[in-house]
Amino acid sequence: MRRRIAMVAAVTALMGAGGAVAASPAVAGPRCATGNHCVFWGSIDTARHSYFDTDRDFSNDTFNQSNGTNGGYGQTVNNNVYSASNSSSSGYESHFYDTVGGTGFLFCLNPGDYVDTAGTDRPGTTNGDPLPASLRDRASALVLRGTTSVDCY
Ligand SMILES: [Ca+2]
Ligand SMILES: [Ca+2]
Repeated sequence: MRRRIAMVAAVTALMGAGGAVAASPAVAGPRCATGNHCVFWGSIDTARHSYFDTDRDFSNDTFNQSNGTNGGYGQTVNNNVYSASNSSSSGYESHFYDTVGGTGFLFCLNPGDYVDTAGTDRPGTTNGDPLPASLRDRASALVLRGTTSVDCY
């Protein structure tokens, strides 16, 4: 929450000083190209799939992008997501769900934030934390949402 307040303050300051500023500045998550919402088979250094928009069915997607060690390349995304990174260029949160179709909320990421199972922190709800074991290998759908009151990573 502190981080979000700081960002709002920074944007407000920029607008006051410069005038025209893009409404939603790009915020890049690690290992994920601008504008995308990325999922990884293992840590954020393993094979990746990049989503540009909502996708309510992971069963027809694979980890099809080389990235770091390439572990998991070619595997199905469905029920195989261990880590994720949000590089939205439009301020969208990434919300992940347990079932194809998009029900059973699991977790969400704020723009620019990520979860990494190789992270050294204990599982929690802070940017960069590992995803708790109970939420790994479960995501089956991604829904992009504008700013919500949900406590995201
Ligand atoms: Ca799909
Ligand atoms: Ca699932």
